[in-house]
Amino acid sequence: MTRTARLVSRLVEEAARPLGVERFGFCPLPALSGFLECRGKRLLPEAGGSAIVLLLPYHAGEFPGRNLARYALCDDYHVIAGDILQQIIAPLAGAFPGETFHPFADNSPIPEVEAGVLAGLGFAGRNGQLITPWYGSLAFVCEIVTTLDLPQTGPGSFPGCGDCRRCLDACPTGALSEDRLDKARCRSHITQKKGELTPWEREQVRAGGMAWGCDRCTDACPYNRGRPLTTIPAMRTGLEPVLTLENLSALAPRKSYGWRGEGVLRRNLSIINGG
Ligand code: B12
Ligand code: SF4
Ligand code: SF4
Repeated sequence: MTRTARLVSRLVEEAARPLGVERFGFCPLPALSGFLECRGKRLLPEAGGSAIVLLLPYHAGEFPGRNLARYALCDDYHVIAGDILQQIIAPLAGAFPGETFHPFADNSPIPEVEAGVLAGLGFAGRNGQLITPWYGSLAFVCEIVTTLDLPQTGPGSFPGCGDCRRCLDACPTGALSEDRLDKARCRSHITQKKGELTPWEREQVRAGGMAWGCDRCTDACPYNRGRPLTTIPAMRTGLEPVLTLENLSALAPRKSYGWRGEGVLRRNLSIINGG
């Protein structure tokens, strides 16, 4: 590791650990196969640069009867992660005044599963997610994109999926196949769709019983069994496992699903309730 990389590593570790963030790695941007088309793309360095890829574990416990995806139970993770990333950036910006550091939490042009693999944080599972040795896939992938050129810290050596196909078998719509996800068939995507749903899509929401998201391929994965609760205090508090027509207006402004608008959530709830 270069001196710069060692210093970055130390500063990130010192800032991240007290916040409950314990795992990170480096992925040079030119190593990625491409970037996602989104507004954040213009914030990437013109050439070179790196992503400091961080894992934010979100497993907050078991909640029988929940109708929201696991990742959506705590308060808006974009806000929680944004705050954590800013606190990690502060010492980096102080140590490297000529360089830029930009936080990305989900609304990111970085293909985060690939970045996590290249940073050595896990492998790409057949369920399309980054499976890590510490949290399974129950961790958000976030990054700090910098103009600094940092050495790639992966891929690591992981056992991978092997012969397992549990997520494919558990997917109720056939959205997952051997090498891709058919977004149009994914219930997680359907619960986010605006406007009128087709009869088939409505049936998926009804049968899934979820007001937001789908965890079937996540929960089927043996790597997600018996995972410890999140080390991030803000992801263990304010948990709301059940969305109803009554609590929707109070919850939407502080939850990650609120960005989609109350109409989509109301529609999903009314389908689940037999409407
Ligand atoms: C768009 C999006 C979705 C869409 C479409 C997903 C898709 N794969 O096409 C929808 C709404 C369906 C979705 C659903 C979910 N998502 Co999503 N999603 C994203 C987002 C914003 C972009 C993904 C993308 O388009 N990648 C780029 C394209 C080119 O890649 P791709 O062709 O899909 O292939 C990539 C991966 O799929 C993966 N991969 C590698 N090998 C294989 C093999 C197979 C069989 C598959 C399916 C994929 C796969 O590596 C590829 C390169 O990155 C990312 C955040 C980000 N910026 O990356 C989060 C992200 C992938 N999602 C996340 C989560 C948590 C979910 C859900 C579990 C949420 C839920 N409970 O409802 C589900 C899981 C569905 C699933 N099985 O993938 C997390 C995953 C965390 C992790 N540990 O990996 C991410 C990383 C967000 C984050 N910041 O943490 N998502
Ligand atoms: S989130 Fe649900 S519908 Fe989408 S791929 Fe996973 S199991 Fe299938
Ligand atoms: S359920 Fe099995 S095949 Fe699917 S991601 Fe987990 S280990 Fe891989």
